[in-house]
Amino acid sequence: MNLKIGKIESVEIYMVKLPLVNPFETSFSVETHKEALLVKIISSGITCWGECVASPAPYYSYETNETAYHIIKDFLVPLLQTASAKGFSLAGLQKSFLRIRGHNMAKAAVENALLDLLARKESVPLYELIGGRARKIMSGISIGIKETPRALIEAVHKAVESRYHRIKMKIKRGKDIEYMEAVREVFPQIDLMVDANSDYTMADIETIKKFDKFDLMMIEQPLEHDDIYFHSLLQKEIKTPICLDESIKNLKDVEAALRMRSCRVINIKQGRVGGILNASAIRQFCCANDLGIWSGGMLETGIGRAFNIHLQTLPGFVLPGDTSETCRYFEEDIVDKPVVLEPDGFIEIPKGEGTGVQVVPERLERNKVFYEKLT
Ligand code: OSB
Ligand code: MG
Repeated sequence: MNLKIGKIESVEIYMVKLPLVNPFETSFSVETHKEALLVKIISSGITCWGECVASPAPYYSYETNETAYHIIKDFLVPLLQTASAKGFSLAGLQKSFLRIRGHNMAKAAVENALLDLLARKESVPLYELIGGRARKIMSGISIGIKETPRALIEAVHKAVESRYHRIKMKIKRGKDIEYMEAVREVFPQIDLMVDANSDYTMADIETIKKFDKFDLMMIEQPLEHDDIYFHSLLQKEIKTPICLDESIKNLKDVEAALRMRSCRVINIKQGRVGGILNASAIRQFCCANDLGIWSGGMLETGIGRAFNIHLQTLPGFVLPGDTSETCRYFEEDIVDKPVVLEPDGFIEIPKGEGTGVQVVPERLERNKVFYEKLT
């Protein structure tokens, strides 16, 4: 990305808290609200937005919205100011961010906002700036852990009726086989996968082996959040492809997973790997090495959701990801237009420059819990 960043007029932080339509349970928590840190940058009179995919608590990753706020305010924005003054390109800024170890979610929020800015300055949609092709995106839903298998079946039924292209169900120890069995009995044919969010260890191998009989597309992150090696031992013992999510923070992790044969699929969450540009580099590597890829979600508001949609216009995104309708999570989002499923279950790319979505000021105000002007 050789385009110059240009002069930055202001950087502002908003924290919003949106109630979820239904509580979302994973093996690590129950979420009733989505709290998101938003970065707003103005340059040459053009406003752009980025969203941090961290949560209030460090249960999915060590990053939280508070750590992201600290890293953005005290480290990334000063580097952005230097880059802007020295006439750096976005690639140059990315290089200067490397000095800060980790904190990919904070970096992604800033970098993605700048990509939105560059696209808006060039008057092109984001997908065009990153080399994607205009096309409809496949949909996928992630269904949280339910109280009973019957409640899960009801949720799956609704998703199938809406024409979602694939269904992911969250599982944890003790809420796995009985639930998969129940779903498969009613829906023997659907494209189905499970996500354990690191709830198992190799001590559970006999249980995990039994998952093979459910004809799953894949099992996402069965073992520890930071593991690559033990997944390679597990993959040798099971037929179901393993997909890594939490364990993959950068391209080097993907290379290690490939060499060790720890998985056959990578969940590319652009926010977890430091933004759209890193996500695309990982995408390219996976495509060249026969690793499946799909775009993961983090219950994003319409801003982050739009970035995920544009990402999927790039070559290689042939598997449906975690891209669902806005109304699946929120009564009212802070942006227009909301994401909706077409009758065939596909999702259209938001039309217009940059991400193509517009923040609605009243909704931002109504859901705002914190604001600070950083520059
Ligand atoms: O592991 O994929 C995950 C949500 C929060 C944290 C982790 C995960 C998820 C999801 C939701 O599965 C995906 C979505 O945005 O719909
Ligand atoms: Mg996951």
